[in-house]
Amino acid sequence: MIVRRVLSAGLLAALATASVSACGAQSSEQPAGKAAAPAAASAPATAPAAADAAPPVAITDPWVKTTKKGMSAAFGTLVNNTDSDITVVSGASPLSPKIELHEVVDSKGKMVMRPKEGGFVIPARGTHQLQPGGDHIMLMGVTEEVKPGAQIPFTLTLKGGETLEFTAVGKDFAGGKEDYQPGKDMDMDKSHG
Ligand SMILES: [Cu+2]
Repeated sequence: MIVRRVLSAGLLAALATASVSACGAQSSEQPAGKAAAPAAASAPATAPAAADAAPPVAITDPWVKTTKKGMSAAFGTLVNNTDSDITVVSGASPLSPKIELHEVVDSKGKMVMRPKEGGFVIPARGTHQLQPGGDHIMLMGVTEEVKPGAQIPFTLTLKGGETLEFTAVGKDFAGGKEDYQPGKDMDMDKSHG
């Protein structure tokens, strides 16, 4: 029994060593060639996606509502691959200096948005939807036009300090009546008072 355990631990170590040395071999093949660098850099990023190495938290189909500038919002489906709840506490993007995590609530028959107390909770082994009319990543003060197909980097910070980085795609949104104009925000502030 002990022998088998030691053996399997040894195998794991050997596998880990193998992948590390493979990377080393790749970069040492062309020590002077800068052309080899991008390929070597992208290899580790794609490798963990395979098989059992699912990330603890992910987002599927992230997108940003197109806008000239000012306000917008980002959406997608947050996925929790762990056995514990995960809380998203803040967001950031180079697109907007100020970002809040918002929810939409019914206030006297009027839908208003406001910062979501405690952030977004993704249940263990579950998902949390960010969608128009519901929870969203609010961008206040978008600095440049977001066109359809734009690639916008985002970073979400989790309660434990870990981060989730992703790229959201610019998308026109025509459905529903929810809009993210300054006027709505004023209503939101009033509803707080
Ligand atoms: Cu909002």
